[in-house]
Amino acid sequence: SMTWNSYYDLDGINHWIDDLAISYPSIVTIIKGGTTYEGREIKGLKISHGEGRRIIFLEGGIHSREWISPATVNFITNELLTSNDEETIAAARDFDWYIFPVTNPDGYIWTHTVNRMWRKNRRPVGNHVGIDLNRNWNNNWLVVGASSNPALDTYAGLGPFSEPETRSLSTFIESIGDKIDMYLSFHSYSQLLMLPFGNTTEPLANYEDAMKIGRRAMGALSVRYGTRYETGNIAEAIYQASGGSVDWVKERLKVPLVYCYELRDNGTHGFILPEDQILPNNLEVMDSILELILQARRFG
Ligand code: 0X9
Ligand code: ZN
Repeated sequence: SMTWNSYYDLDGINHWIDDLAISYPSIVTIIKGGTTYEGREIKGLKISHGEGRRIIFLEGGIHSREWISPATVNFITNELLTSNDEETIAAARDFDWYIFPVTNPDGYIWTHTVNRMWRKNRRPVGNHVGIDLNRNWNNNWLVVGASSNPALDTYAGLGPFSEPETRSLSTFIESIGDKIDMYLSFHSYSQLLMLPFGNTTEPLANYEDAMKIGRRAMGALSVRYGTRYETGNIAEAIYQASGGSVDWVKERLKVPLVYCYELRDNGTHGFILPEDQILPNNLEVMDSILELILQARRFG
């Protein structure tokens, strides 16, 4: 089983997923979200206690240097499978969970082997390498906060869904799109809970409810250690940026609740979050996930 005092590399995470499928054969199914530029599998798992449930979707590691993101997604997964807490058991039982801890596997390996600060995928373009997979989705592609310069970290790619990772993953998401109740994307850092959209501060259809639910979830997050998260629309909470996954999921699939976490910290360590913060981060985020579900049930 996984421990929470160190970060796992891609092999470590993938083997752990394989072990879960062996340990929980009637509940866990391995799923393939797509394929990377270098030909790797975007490996995930589905947790299901039966037919006909609505879906909660977890997307981790689209930016490879944000190591706390896969660690958080893995912890949530582990809780759903092993916790004795009643609320957690209900959350696991009442939804189908589609979980992808590492949606940018090529980049993740690169951060473990060559460059800890790598963000993009690993496709070469001219003399440069890498497309920002959170600028490559087919929603307001290259409109704002994204670059057409392959030398930059926010390079949006050759066109919308030009990358195998976003193209295959979006096809997978679309295939289950009408059943998704909640989609959560995990990034770091800044301690924010963001709502679509990234290109405009104009409120989305259920803005008021989504804000209320988000704020309550961040209230729950703060109880354990006093960690403060701000809640708001992407464009006002962080900066304008288009072509991100959550915008496409919200606009194209009309998923009721779509949030993007920017996890710990506030910049002291930034992307290199010390390993002794993995567990406290995971515990407080899990508190917020349970509150999100509670509120989502209430707002129906
Ligand atoms: O710039 C990003 O992609 C995210 N911040 S990060 O520091 N993790 O890179 C913010 C994503 C906001 N979401 C969308 N623009 N959809
Ligand atoms: Zn990110």
